[in-house]
Amino acid sequence: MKQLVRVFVTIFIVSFAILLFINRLNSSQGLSGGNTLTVYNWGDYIEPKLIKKFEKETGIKVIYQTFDSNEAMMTKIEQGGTTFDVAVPSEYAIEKMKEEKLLVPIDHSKLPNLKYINPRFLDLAFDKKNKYSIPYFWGTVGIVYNPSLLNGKKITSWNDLWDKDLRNSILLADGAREVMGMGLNSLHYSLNDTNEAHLQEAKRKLDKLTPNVKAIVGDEIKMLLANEEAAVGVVWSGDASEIIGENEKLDYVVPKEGSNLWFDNMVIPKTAKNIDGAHKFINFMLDPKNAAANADYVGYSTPNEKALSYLDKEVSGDKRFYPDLDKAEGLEVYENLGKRMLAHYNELFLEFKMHRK
Ligand code: SPD
Repeated sequence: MKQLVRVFVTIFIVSFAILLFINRLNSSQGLSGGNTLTVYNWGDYIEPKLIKKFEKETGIKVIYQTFDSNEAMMTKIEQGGTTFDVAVPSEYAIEKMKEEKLLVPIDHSKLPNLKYINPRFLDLAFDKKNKYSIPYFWGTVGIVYNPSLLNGKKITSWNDLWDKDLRNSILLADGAREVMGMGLNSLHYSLNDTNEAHLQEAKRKLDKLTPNVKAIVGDEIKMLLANEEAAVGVVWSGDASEIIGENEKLDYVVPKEGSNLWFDNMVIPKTAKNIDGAHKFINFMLDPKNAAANADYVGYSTPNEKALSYLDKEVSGDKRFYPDLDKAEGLEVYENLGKRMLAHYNELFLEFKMHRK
């Protein structure tokens, strides 16, 4: 009898351990379902208190994972084996994911808060009628610089970055399209250029920038620039807004040759396990007070018109971060250039990175 009890207890303990292990494995791989929701977002791109608030309001447990580039995010979703319920790609990545049938259509009837989005950010070319994506943040790519480290010099153009006086002074955001785009725009070519001669010319020009590049970095770029460890940074506007919030000596400019206008939207990837929960999360993030708290915390520009009324006027009225898009000239949205061309941009960017070492 004692032996039988021992066998039962052992079976119980082993089964419990296996269940615990599977549960942990699922969480770490973004495998959700039931009462959990896996959100896959850029690093430093949400007010953490909102996750807690969502969990409390809905009883849904959020598993939160981050990525640092559209390319890394797409590769992970394409490979499968994960079930992210909500992800936040940029426009060209959304176009590519749609083409590859990686997205679930969004049910607008479950998003009563969609009415708060400024129509300017809806029905854009990369996702007509917002069939697959809902606005999260938007912005530009530009140069943040510290005049006090540049003898009062102002920066107004991409070509200013090649100035010999900027040796070892520039930090670059770690993005293939951003860095290649800087090379292309400095030569007055389009950010969506696919002409091989132009791409090689842009790469050669970037190689000449190498002596001025101190590092190519991720989210730590904000801390480094705010702490004056470098005089210049090529960044997304939201990061510039946060940096300037920390150190008012710095300024942000969209270079005169032109630059990128980008949109990051929420999507539901095809492998989602909690589609209803995903709609609840998207609607929650569209709530004006939540959207304002999010914008206030991360520093990026919100497309939520009603949320703007909860933000400090100094922030919502700052034309560097809320430019008038109908008047803005020279801004170009990245297009999906196709699998091969996007891979080619990545290769050239990696070669540029190697060239630096
Ligand atoms: N740390 C958050 C970064 C989000 C940047 N998204 C901008 C993408 C532009 N293609």
